[in-house]
Amino acid sequence: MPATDVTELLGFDHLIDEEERLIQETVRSFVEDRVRPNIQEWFAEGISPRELAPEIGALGLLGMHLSGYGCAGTNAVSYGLACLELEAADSGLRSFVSVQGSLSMFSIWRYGSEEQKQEWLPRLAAGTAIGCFGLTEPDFGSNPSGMRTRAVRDGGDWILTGSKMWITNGSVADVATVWAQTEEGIRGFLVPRGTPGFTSSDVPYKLSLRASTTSELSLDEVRLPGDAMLPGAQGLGGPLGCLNEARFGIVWGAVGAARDCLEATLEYAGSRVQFDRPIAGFQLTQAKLADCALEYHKGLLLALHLGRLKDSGSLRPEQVSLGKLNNVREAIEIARTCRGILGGSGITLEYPVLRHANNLESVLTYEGTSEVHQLTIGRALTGLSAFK
Ligand code: TGC
Ligand code: FAD
Repeated sequence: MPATDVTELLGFDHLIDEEERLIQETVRSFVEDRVRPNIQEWFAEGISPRELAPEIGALGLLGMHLSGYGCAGTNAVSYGLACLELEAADSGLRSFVSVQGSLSMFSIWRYGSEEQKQEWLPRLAAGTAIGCFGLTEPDFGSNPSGMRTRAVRDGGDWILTGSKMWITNGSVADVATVWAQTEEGIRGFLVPRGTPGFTSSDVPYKLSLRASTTSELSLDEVRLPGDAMLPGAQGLGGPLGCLNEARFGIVWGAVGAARDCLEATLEYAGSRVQFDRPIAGFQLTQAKLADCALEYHKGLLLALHLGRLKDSGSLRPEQVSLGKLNNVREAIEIARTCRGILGGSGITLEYPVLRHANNLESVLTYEGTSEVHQLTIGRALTGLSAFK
């Protein structure tokens, strides 16, 4: 009996339209040409390739679900499919696109003044400028409401002091969206690279997301003009509104990492012979592969459902939490199971599986840990907050 491609098992292609399929195929072939041949080396050496940014921009993937200012203005499902294909190559690549489009650009697009939009969005969309998003601090991760970074007025200017931790693209960014406490509550500020008092250093010795830059930002009495503040955001709802966008991309991206693990493992299991037969022919192996394929397809359908809700304008934050919690948790489980099927080969970078598993450890933590999403769903179900 001929083997069925795992991607065709459920007939998912019938659920997306021609334009969505075309975007997915375009991203997939970009990744095949420009990322897959190099990703082993980038991950091993800890390289996040800055030169890819304009190419990704030229494809229209940066801020692709936003409209105007050089953004592609696609629907949410197309954005999700792009995230899926990017993360099938490496979570670091999807992370770059998520932070640029959904956190940096979205914060400006949603909350910025017209001048801020004109100044930054076209360059960020083209990938000729890089953005980052500083919410987390060394002592405030899951609970950003306690942040210590502070902005105080000095005449017409603002003075920012504090530090931000674990910031993707931090040291390569041309502009940082920095969230800070003010007398009026939490507000966002655009801090250009090179502003006196604003420095960064990269997090060393990472075992995960090695093809992505992760940095600490330090703000030592950074003086900014009055118009550096994002006028449309006040309170924690500002940054959390951006997180909804990026978390939506992760819902799809995690499925891409899972698919790549599954495809690599199916190929390996079909050719690896033990006890005189391919290991794919053993019932225990098939049970694992079937369970992985099942969770992969359930995750994909969940992502599509959330995408259709987003496109209809009715997606709620707790629904995004359902998707992020499930799809990242299941993707890690798939990666670990696949790693086992690969035996000793599974521990090397020759196969993508342990690289994905290691990356997914970060994905499990950032954009709200699994516990944060469980508590968000629990709050929605019971009406009671158990965060504090
Ligand atoms: P809470 O009282 O619940 O809410 C405060 C205000 O925010 C509003 N809100 C939201 N608005 C939009 N979207 C959401 N998802 C929102 N959730 C809450 C809420 O209505 C309220 O508004 P208002 O007007 O009444 O003031 O706040 P809380 O302090 O109890 O915290 C809630 C909690 C724990 C869920 C939140 O703090 C949280 O999500 N924590 C996790 C932090 C997090 O995810 N950090 C991510 C940092 S960025 C990152 O990781 C990038 S990695 C990117 C990559 O490389 O891909
Ligand atoms: P903590 O909040 O200290 O949590 C530690 C543990 O305690 C977790 O298991 C958590 O679930 C649990 N916990 C916390 N509170 C509760 C509770 N109420 N009930 C039960 N359990 C709880 N941040 C940015 O702002 N911008 C970025 O670009 C960015 N990029 C990142 C890139 C990487 C590679 C990583 C690893 C992180 C990044 N982050 C970024 C930070 C990320 O969002 C935080 O790591 C995350 O929010 C968790 O915060 P924390 O690490 O301080 O863990």
